[in-house]
Amino acid sequence: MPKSRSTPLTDSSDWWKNALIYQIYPRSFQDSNGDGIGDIAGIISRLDYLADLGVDALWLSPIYPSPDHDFGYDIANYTDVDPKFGTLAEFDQLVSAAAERNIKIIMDLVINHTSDQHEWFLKSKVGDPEFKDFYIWQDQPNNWTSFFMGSAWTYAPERKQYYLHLFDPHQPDLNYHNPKVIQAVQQVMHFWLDRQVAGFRCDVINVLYKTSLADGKKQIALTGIEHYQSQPGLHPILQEFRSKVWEPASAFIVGETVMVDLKQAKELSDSQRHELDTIFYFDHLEVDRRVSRYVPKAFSASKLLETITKWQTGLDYPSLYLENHDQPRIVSHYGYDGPDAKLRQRSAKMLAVFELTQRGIPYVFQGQEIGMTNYPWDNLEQIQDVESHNIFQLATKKLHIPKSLAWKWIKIASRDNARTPMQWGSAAGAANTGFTTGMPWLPINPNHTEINVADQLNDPDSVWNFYKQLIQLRKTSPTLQNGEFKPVYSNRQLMIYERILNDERWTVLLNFSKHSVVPPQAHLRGEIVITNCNRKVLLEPMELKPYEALVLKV
Ligand code: TEU
Ligand code: CA
Repeated sequence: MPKSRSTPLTDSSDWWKNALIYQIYPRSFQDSNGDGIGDIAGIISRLDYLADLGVDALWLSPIYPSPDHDFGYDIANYTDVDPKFGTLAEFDQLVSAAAERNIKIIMDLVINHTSDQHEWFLKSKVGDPEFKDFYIWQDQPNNWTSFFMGSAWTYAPERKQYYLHLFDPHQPDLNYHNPKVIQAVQQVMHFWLDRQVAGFRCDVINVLYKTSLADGKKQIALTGIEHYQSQPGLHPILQEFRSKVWEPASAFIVGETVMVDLKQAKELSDSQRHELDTIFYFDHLEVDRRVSRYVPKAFSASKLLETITKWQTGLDYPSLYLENHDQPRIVSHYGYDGPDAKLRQRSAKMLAVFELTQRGIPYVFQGQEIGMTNYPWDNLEQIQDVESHNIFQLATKKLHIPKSLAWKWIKIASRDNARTPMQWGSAAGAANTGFTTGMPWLPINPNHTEINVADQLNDPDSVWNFYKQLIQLRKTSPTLQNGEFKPVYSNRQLMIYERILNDERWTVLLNFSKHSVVPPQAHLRGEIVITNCNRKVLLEPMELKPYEALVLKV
């Protein structure tokens, strides 16, 4: 195959370059024992479903022992499985049962911080000489603020010092100036690679290295960030991880990189730099947000096209995602989740086209493939996520924003929107949409009777079948996989881009609004390869229906 301009050629050890990765939030995927919490046995029972969809790898949000202040992102032991999820033996079974279906397992590696219940921290807190400098201790706090609001420092009376936590006080930050920490973390990675995992999704990897602990420039959120975000000292650490641990195991590494810009992203993930394989950026999900992803403003398809074009043309292997466990559901965000079910489904399919026709590595978050929507929350008490509660406090107490307005923001952006249980459904009308026989840990969306896997598997026109077909199409189309990305036209509602490989040209037209729009007719050329409106022919002149997606090939 001739080399394309934008995506380097792949070989078999680079399986991830054309893979479809499915993210599982284990707590909410499938419960097997009636305790209301999803588990490993539940995941195993759904492997055929995932294979059928066309999934190549599963990224599991954390399954390690955790007191769950941040639902698994506060890890108390890196080398075990939390009993609520199962056992190491069951984990091994999952790896082999998945392998039988050609599905790989990617672990979530949270190494910026541990739980305050981790043995390392318990020992550090009492000054054990071996662990004393595993964390970041100071006699006096500086002015840094945490991602979860408030001071980033908490006093530990045992040690009579303050420790740094960029997230919750239950998540103390590890000290990457200490070579013993770097060693210990490498042991953790070996432990899982030895169990045949295929790679890691590295949580907030670009904030590990704190250059200094000086006071930061005062800001509403994240005072101090200039001292730790994407610092020069991070690169040697990643290069060491790569050469000593990742490369020898052919591990695939995706880094979650917060507040990252293109230059930083390239420095972390350009192929020839031998650090990360790819990164997660955020700004494509924030074109209708200001200051924080909680504060809404008007959407613009032009702004969105401009944002993705930066990553599409700038990175070797962009990571493509529209949902994860920290984001609201995309149908409720850039799509339509109102009373018109047909329109809702069409918008879910349009968003599928948007994600799966870009170049890079696509990720589908559980439930995205059936077009799950945000939960109709009534009040803050229903929400468990620590971030939602903290944001509400900050907004109402410190910034004096009216409670009703702050609640409106939380309701649409809360991380719990993505975390409600997977809507399996069942012809037999199983209790709790087949997620659990017990009491689900978060409420099940009442729309599970309308949006569920069981119904969609049987409906050739469903969102699920549309995802499945698109995933297949992507696997068999070199142009979709490797073709150059070229933005062509956009306005507030509409975007058009092309994917070009040799003499093949695909044109993608997407209407992001609930109104019809008229595209420049010059771009309506070629044969219809994808339609979410059962369109058979191109008319002239032609308008795109609300949330229509159309892909043409010449
Ligand atoms: O999230 C990183 C992060 O920066 C979060 O602030 C995230 O962007 C925000 O919650 C969105 O509103 C990672 C994990 O994905 C998240 O679940 C964890 O809570 C966080 O790190 C701490 O480990
Ligand atoms: Ca369970």
